[in-house]
Amino acid sequence: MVKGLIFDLDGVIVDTAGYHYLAWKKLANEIGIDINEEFNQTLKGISRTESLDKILNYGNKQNLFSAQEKSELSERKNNYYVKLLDNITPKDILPGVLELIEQAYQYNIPCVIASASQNAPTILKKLNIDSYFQAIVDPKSLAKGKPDPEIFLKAAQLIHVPVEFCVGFEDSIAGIQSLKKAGIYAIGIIAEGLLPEADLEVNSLTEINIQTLLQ
Ligand code: B16
Ligand code: MG
Repeated sequence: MVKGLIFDLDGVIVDTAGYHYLAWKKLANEIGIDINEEFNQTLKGISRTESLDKILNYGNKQNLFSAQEKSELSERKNNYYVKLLDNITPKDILPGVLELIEQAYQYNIPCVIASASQNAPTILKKLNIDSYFQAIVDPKSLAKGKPDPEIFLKAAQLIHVPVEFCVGFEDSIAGIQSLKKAGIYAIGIIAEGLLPEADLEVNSLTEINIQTLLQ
């Protein structure tokens, strides 16, 4: 019996990975590091701070910057990213999402966002679907990011639904691991790579509807 739906944002509701990539690539190039799309896959679902650390490691520059400089670099990347977000419109909502959240609304099943992105509220507004979500986990409130289960445990708490009655949607390996550790049924949306740890893999949310989830 499903009583709550938990959604990751990037890669599940909207595909912003390309914008994250462009913004990180610009920043990385400015400090003499080049990244490619394959490396970008490893940043999926990972927080901004951890992403910067991964990039610095990748470029062998992990010891070159102070904490203050790293925070300035992260902020600079975010400014590039936020500018790119100007391009986002409701047309960018991924297939099947709108139908699913509308059905959930009709069945009185609460929806909540569990994204590592601090830009989630802005993105949902730009997509014009913010009113469908009862809550958004604040990633700044977390001690640990995905693959730790904390973000999904918090999401379930925010909608007051025990984890065994929740279903979570994720597109990243870290996110699926996080859901499983939280004891939540995990549906993986596969784009580039498979998500073998998921309970169910789908190509898009068009393959999911509330009736199936209720069975
Ligand atoms: P921001 P998700 C994640 O979103 C992205 O997949 C990841 O690439 C990004 O670094 C992270 O959000 C933080 O985003 O810089 O906007 O705070 O997949 O957890 O919805
Ligand atoms: Mg994601």
